[in-house]
Amino acid sequence: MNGRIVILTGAGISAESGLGTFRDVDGLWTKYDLNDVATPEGFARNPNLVMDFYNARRANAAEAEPNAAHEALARLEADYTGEILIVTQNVDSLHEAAGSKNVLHMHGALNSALCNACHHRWPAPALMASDDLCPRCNAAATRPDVVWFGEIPYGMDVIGEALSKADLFVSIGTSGEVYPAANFVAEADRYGAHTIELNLEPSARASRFAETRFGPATQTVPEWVN
Ligand code: BJW
Repeated sequence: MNGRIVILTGAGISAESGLGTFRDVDGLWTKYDLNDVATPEGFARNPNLVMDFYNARRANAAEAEPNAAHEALARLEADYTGEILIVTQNVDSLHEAAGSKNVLHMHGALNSALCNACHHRWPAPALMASDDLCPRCNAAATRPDVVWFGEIPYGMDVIGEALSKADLFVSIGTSGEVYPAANFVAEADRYGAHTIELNLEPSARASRFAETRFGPATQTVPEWVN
């Protein structure tokens, strides 16, 4: 096969690398209120709390290694003669660490800083503070370069174009609770793509997929790729 494949990934693909998901029983949203740490309003109220949250996650992510699912996707991309775009909701760099090249981080990246004044982006230091100076405009208005609730995800034009041309859409390790990613299956289906969900258990969108396979990503993804 040499058609166009769009692969959406979520926190579940990195779970077996030791990075926590959000909505599972021991997920991040059981320990933190998302209104405090994942909204612009929460950041305005208490920037230190939000910076601590992301500094700790950056440190965890720096220790994590890609698993067999990330590696299988990188192998697929290297061997494939068609086009593959990985759209990840994850802010870790495990797809890149595994060797994937065509990766779009729609919810931003832990290893990037963003200036709230001029929107410049630069490599994040290990420990970020909101009064760090922007290297471009010198404002003390630094924030994590991640997409919070109420903000527009990165790359929506590229993603929309890719979904409209996709022959195959595969969703891996995402709960289907967060928009706009939760709508991608419907969009891809509308344009005629075959759709597959690989998840630990049925997601909120499972009934939308033409095909579903359930189990840990380190098993289902290599099995699907081979
Ligand atoms: C395994 C596994 C294993 C476990 N193997 N699988 C009302 C209705 C509709 C929409 C809205 C609404 N009110 C507000 C909205 C919009 C809002 C939204 O969706 N809210 C919902 C909560 C209802 N969305 C937004 O605000 C977004 N922006 C937006 O819509 O802008 C408008 C616009 C868009 C486009 C064009 C024009 C305008 C922004 C959303 C930002 C989300 N941000 C976060 C934080 C990012 C930074 C960070 O990482 O801290 O992104 S929240 C969090 O959720 C994070 C994730 O990327 C995202 C999705 O989570 P994910 O990856 O699915 O993880 P989980 O934990 O939910 O699921 C894990 C899954 O893995 C589970 O299914 C497990 O079973 C599975 N799993 N182990 C395989 N080993």
